[in-house]
Amino acid sequence: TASATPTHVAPIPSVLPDTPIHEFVGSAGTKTLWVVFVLMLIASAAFTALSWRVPVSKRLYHVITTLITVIAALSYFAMATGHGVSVHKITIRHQHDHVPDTYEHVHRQVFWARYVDWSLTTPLLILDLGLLAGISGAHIFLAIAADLIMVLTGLFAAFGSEGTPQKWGWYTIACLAYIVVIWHLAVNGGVNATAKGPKLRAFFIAIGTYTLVLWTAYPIIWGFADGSRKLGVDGEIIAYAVLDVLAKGVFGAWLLITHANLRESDVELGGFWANGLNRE
Ligand code: RET
Repeated sequence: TASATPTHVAPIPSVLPDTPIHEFVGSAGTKTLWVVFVLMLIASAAFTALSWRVPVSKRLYHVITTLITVIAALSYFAMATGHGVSVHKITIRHQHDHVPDTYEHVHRQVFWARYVDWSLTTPLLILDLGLLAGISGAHIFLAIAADLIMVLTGLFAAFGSEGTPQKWGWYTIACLAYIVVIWHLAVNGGVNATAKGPKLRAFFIAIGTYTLVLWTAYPIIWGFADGSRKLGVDGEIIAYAVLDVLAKGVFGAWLLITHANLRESDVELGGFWANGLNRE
């Protein structure tokens, strides 16, 4: 019949065992996802409450920062409920000296909702920092463009076939894009924040350095979780959870509280937010 296996074909050495290894989220991971979901909701409510003390024309940072935690809450809800996740088939090759190589299948959950979250929240975080330093629209736009390339090529890398040069190619492109982001924020941010006075400059350097350290940890975790697969699914969830709470929640609280204490003129928001699009 048509479905009969031809007998003259030698068995393919890469035939894999019927019982693939599953790397799925465990109870620690699920609990962590729910905890961060709740924390992001609380942060969103707190940031909204903080904005009530500020006139609407000065609420731009509040709106941006609240949006960041709202998006994070949605993404964590998606991950905790098991949506926003897909199963990625990984083939691991074991090389041996005198016998043919053996292969092993691993089915591992990849949380793509993270990349949706990052593609929306990291531009908003850049907007927060860019507006704070008074960076020009052109440089903020370029930083956001590079940031989107970083997140999307990171997504391609996460789903790329294991052990291929392309996978690490995407990762390399993402890292280069990340350097462009830092370049725009650090160089232009530094120059512009200095022009806005010593108090704002000191704050921008502090929150900028804090951001730089946290953001740089993301590609490192990615390298262990999605790259070399040394970090398991729960470990990955917990590591990103800590970073997300610091980079979104603590970052936002620090920004909004300092904003309230800075001299009015340092954080003045002219332009479209206060005046309308056609009245610069
Ligand atoms: C990836 C992998 C590819 C290489 C690089 C990455 C960088 C990710 C970053 C994420 C930041 C996320 C934040 C989230 C919410 O607060 C995509 C992991 C460079 C910098 C700040």
